[in-house]
Order: sequence, then C-alpha cells, then structure tokens
Amino acid sequence: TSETESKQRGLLIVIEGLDKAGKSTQCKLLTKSLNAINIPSKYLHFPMRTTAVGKIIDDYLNKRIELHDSAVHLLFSANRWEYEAEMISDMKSGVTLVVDRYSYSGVAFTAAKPGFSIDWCRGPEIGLPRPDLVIFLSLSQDVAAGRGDFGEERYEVDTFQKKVLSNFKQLIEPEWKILDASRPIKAIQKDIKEQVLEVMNEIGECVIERL
Ligand code: T5A
Ligand code: NA
Repeated sequence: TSETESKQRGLLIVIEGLDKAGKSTQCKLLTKSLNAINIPSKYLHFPMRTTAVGKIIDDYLNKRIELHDSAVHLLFSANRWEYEAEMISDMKSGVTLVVDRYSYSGVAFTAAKPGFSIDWCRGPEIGLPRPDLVIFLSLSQDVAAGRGDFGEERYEVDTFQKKVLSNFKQLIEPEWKILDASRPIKAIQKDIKEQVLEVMNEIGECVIERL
C-alpha cells in the first residue's frame, strides 16, 4: 500500500544526544507545546522499557542481568521494530511523533564497544521509518556528568560516553540540527520548536521514507 496520504501526515522528530543532555526534558516540553497549538503529538521514548523486550533491556541497563553485546544490540533494535506499525499508523493519521532517542543511539552506543563497527550496528535499523528532523543536543561530557543522577546506569561511564560522542559525530548528517544544550531549558526549547515548525511547513504530504 502507498504511504502517501492526501492530508498532512504527522512528522517523525527525533532528539538525540549523550546521556543527560536533556533529551527527555525537551521532548516532553515539545510534545506539550505542539498539542497546545493543535498539532496532535505523541511522546515516544526508546528504549521503551515497558514491553517484554524493553523489560530485558531495563534489566541489562540496571546491571541485573548480563547479555552478549550482540544480543543487546538486536534487542534495542527489536524494541524499535515493535513500534514500527504503530509509528506508521500514527503518522498516517496525522500524529506527530516526538521521539526521545532512536536508531542513532542504537548505533553510537553499541559501536562504542570493542569489536563493533558502525556498519554492522546499522544493519538491523535498515527499513525503520526515517526521521523528518533529527535534533542533536550537544553538551560536553563534563557538564553532562554533573547533571541529575549521572553514573547509575551501565553506559554512564566517562570513557564510554566519549567514545559514544565520537561515534555520533560520524553519524551526523548535513540536515541534522545541532543545538548547544548547555543553555537554559527554555532557550533550547525555543530553538527546537522553531526548527520543528519550519520542517512541518516543508514536509506535510511527502511519503514516509525509510532508513
Ligand atoms: N541506548 C539507547 C542504547 O545503547 N541503544 C539504543 O538503541 C538506545 C535507544 C538508556 C541507555 O540506553 C542506551 C543509551 C543510554 O545509556 P535512556 O533511557 O534514554 O537510555 O536514558 P535516560 O537515563 O532516560 O536519559 P538520559 O540519561 O539520556 O538523559 P536525558 O533525557 O538526555 O536528560 P534529562 O532530560 O532526563 O535531563 C537530565 C537532568 O538534567 C537536567 C534535568 O532536570 C535532569 O535532572 N537538565 C538540565 N539542567 C540544566 N540545564 C538544562 N538545559 C537541562 N536540561 C535538563
Ligand atoms: Na532521558
């Protein structure tokens, strides 16, 4: 079936960044403010820890279980595929998805482990819906490490985050919007909203592309 719709489809907006860059804070604010101006929007967060697959991921991140690195990578990806049909159907029905982490986190994190290439990590992500806009919240690891409860989960380790950042730098595409995430929450939100409204005017009726 064709994924072209006559009416304005919802967008796929992804916010990426290092741990504690402020992704969840910004995604939630954006979802709220879009709904407030009658742009139906839904907040999605990967990993989605409430599904069967997500529960295994949560156990792994909180160090309650050990898993092979390849298995974990495929679970993170499976966790996105679990939502593929719902994402497509939401977008087709005009709902904009505000997604807190996506395939790029999947690739950047696993590829920070010894023996994993960016190419291999991309494999299971191929075919997922391609975002209409990717916003990268840029923050130095030193500032990030000082925020919230940094350091509790498995990947919240300084040297690992530095490797993740260098991987993200390889994934950035020219159309990504890079925002300085060390500024106040409100200032970042203002920029994000501006970018989203701009893309919304441009895209609307286009087909949903794939990674
Ligand atoms: N992962 C994820 C993979 O390995 N593969 C994958 O495929 C995916 C999807 C968990 C881990 O999983 C890895 C990456 C992660 O290591 P998660 O559940 O998204 O991923 O992680 P969380 O712990 O929920 O979120 P983060 O640690 O990434 O934090 P956020 O969402 O970036 O930051 P946020 O908004 O929660 O803010 C953190 C703190 O900073 C404050 C907030 O109030 C909060 O206390 N803050 C600010 N302070 C000052 N100025 C600002 N502008 C601020 N913005 C927020
Ligand atoms: Na978060």
